Amino acid sequence: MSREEKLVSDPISSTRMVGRVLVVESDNPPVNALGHAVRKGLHDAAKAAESPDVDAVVIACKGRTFHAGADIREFGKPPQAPGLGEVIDAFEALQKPVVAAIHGTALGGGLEVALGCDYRVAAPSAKIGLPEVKLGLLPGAGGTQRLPRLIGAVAALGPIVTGEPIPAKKAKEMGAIDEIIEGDLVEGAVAFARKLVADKAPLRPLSKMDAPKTDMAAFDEAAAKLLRRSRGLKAPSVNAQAVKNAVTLPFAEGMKKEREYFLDLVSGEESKAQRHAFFAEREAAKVPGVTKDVKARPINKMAVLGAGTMGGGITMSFASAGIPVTIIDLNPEALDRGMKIIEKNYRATQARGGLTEAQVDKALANITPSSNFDDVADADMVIEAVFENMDLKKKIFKDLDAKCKPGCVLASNTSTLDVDEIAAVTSRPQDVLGMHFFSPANVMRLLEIVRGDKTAPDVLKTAMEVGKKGGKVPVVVGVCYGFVGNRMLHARGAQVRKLLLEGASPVEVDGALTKFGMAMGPLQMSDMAGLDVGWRIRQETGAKDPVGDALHEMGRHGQKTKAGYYLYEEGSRTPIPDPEVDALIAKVAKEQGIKRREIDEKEVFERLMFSMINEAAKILDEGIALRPSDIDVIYLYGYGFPMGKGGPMFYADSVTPAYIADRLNIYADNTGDEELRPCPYLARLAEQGTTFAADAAAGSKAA
Ligand code: T1G
Repeated sequence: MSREEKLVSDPISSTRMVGRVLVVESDNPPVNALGHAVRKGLHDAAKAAESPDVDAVVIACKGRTFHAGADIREFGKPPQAPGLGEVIDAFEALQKPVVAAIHGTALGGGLEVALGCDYRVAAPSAKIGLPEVKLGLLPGAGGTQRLPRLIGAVAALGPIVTGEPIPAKKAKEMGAIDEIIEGDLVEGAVAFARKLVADKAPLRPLSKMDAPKTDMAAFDEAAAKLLRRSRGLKAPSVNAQAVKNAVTLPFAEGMKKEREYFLDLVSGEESKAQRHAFFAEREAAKVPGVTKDVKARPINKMAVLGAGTMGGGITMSFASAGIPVTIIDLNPEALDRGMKIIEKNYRATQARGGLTEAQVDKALANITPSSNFDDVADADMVIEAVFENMDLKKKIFKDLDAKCKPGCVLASNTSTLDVDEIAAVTSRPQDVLGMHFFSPANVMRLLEIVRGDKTAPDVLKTAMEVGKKGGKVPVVVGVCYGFVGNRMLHARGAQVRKLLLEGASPVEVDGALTKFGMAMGPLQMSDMAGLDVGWRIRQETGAKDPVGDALHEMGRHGQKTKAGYYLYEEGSRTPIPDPEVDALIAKVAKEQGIKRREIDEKEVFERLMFSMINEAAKILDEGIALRPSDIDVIYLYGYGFPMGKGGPMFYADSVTPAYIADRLNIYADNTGDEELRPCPYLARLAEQGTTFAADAAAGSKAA
């Protein structure tokens, strides 16, 4: 067989001989997903590799990464042979060394292909992982059975149950990678394969090997610790059981169980919701007018105005990402306090193992405190994070307009205010937009990017790219009070206040949502944020909340005063119901002539959830959100919406807009509360018997 001869020519997978080593290379942009055509190409290559002219095989990929998994878009469709397991078995059965040459991210099915090889080599920057659990699945092509056999069950448990990737260097230490290849990866892999042949190195079919001896008590302890973070999702515990099977069952039985578990999970609602979330996050990055050829402005230096909770968290996000940040507060005491909190938070993360000491030191070295406003002069982006007051923000943006260099992106972290009004005080409204972070800003991943009327496309692109670099999930929203997330929360808040006065207790209000899977209920959230914060916002907006005002006047500001809607013991965040609050609510209801009644859990839950969905329908109708799935991303990443429910709009479609409209009409009729009436858009969807997603796909609300 001649050199460089194509043995199997396929637009996606090709093979060539380099000496007596068969090199198989797939080229299926963007991530070499193992779709049907790729699997067929690989399977044909495995057959071709049986030739006596072939001494060894290297499996590699072109483009930016080794196979990054099965093609998630194929799930739910009729399977097409060859299945991935069949492909992997074909390579594993070869009686000659097979080497995986990994670059980029070998994830899911991609790593499973590599585990079907005898050896694995990788570029220094490569990562490997089995992230299926993040899609509500488990590795379905032998990953749960082969990885424990390679590195041990306890070592395999973390990566499989959390889905977190392993950098190549660490993977080599764990024994998952045999060699790090500097320079040309395929060349290095061929040389590695040739040496295996020369040394008559043993073949290592993992399916024929037992896992290293496992201390089952240690395994169970490690599993229990990992599962404490599974937030009620099904897949993590199923993954842990599959790994346990790798050390308690023969390979064939373990594989049978893995298949059984996979089929159960892939058809379940949780995985459908989590796969929806995966694509929704990527759809959110597609913004009209911000096409691929729009270039982001380079952000080599950032300034953050305000050293409070938000300013400090924002500073940390970008300093950790390697961007030099000057944090500016004209009050030196506030600046000093802010810097101390930043250091304390970094060290706490380091103590938890989230960052190494070197990473913390590097991040801190990126932060320059200043009380001199002129230090904005050389920034490429300024993020204002001062108190939520329009006059103050206008004054600041006037000063920024005078001091910042041309082209500097001017962003406000406002959580509700009109970005166009702020932009209008500058001579450069095209450079102005909102970047709404969520507290704690160094932890929460959501970033609402508020597009002003005049915001330039490259400014939007810049904010989206730098937001992603800072570990955020950016979603572009329009200008209105509260944008998307908070506006929907305000609609829910109106129902919270009414339900309390009409007869529901704080425990019943919060319980209806925590039972659904929300991280915490609205009143627990108020106690955590501080009832004084809500009170100040009401002073600004004129919103009415007699119970909240009364609690504030009683000095009950929430967790910070160990009393708000609930009581809190010293050093505890556990809410304790307080009969004094129940009595206060009853008193206010009486003063307002409201006859209290028993309200069942279904009504409490539906009024809270469906009032948010009704507001979301208005937001879509007004074009404030580009698509329903953007609203899902906002709630999944910014408001603790349960990942297994896919977000408010995915959930709304699962119960149908028709059902939601019907229930809202019943509650509006029964309570006389017209705010509960379905908005025209929701009523139309109900009338047509369609869903938010289908209507957006039909283009009536899509971007
Ligand atoms: N299938 C289909 N499309 C995918 C995909 C996949 N596995 N991964 C990415 N894409 C698309 C994505 O939607 C986007 O499309 C484009 O590729 C770029 O992605 C049997 C069952 C690899 C780290 O979970 O983590 O294997 O928006 O924007 O930021 O056991 O993509 O351009 O049209 O994310 O550079 C397991 C999922 C699957 C990995 C790259 N694998 N992907 O990140 O680019 S299940 C995963 C990622 C499985 C087996 C099981 C990331 C990335 P579009 P991107 P990126």
